[in-house]
This record gives sequence, C-alpha cells and structure tokens, in this order.
Amino acid sequence: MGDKLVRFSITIPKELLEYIDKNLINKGYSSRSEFIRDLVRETIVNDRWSEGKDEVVGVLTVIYDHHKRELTQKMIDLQHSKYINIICTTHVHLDHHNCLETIIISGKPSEIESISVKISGLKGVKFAKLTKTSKLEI
Ligand code: NI
Repeated sequence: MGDKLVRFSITIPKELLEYIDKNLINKGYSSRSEFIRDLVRETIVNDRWSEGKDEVVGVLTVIYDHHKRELTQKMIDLQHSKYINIICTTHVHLDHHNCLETIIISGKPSEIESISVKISGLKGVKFAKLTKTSKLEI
C-alpha cells in the first residue's frame, strides 16, 4: 500500500460524475476516491496481463459433467504441466450431474491462458471462465 496520499482535482463531464455517484457510490463504494483507486488498480492488472512479463494469477472457474469420468483425470494431467503453478483447487459437487471447480493458477499470462483454453476445450466441460488478477503493491 502506498504510504503517502496525494490530493488532486480532476475535470470530467457532469453526467459522468452523476453516473459515478448514482451507480457506484450507492452500490457500496465508500467514496469517489476509492472507486478511482480501484479503477487504476484494475488497469494495472490488465496491463500486467497484456504486457506478459510479470507473474500473474488467474482463477479458472469450470462447470463440468460429473459423469465424464476420464475428464477429471485429463484436468489433473493438465494441471501437472511443468510450466505453471497450481496454487489450489476447490471442487464442489453442485448436484448429481454438475461439478464446479475453481483452479487458482500463477505464472506468465500466456501460460495461464494456454492451460485455461486446454481445460475449457475438454469434452464435458460445460462452462469455463478465467478471472485475471495479480498481486498489487499499491
Ligand atoms: Ni463433483
């Protein structure tokens, strides 16, 4: 966390400010400043993913068919790839047919995207979404 806060003023159209106040402050943001800080942090995360140099973290959420027995083994085999680090996985049996799994992966963006596409493309995977994030020092 940055230890020094600075104050500055910005100029934006009145309607944008009204939008911020109406749609974000009312939804739980404690202040306009907190909203702007989070917007900038989101940009930092996006930049890290697009630049591709730094290690980042991805959370892959997958819904798959519980009855596709070989699928579980294929997913595990992919996770044992030497290029990536699986931090943890959580498996939830949603119902008789559906399994939900979250796989938290660290590594280079291209490596995380690559394994995510491979897992998403396995037969029996019905839904997959990669959430991109990273460490934030500020
Ligand atoms: Ni299950």
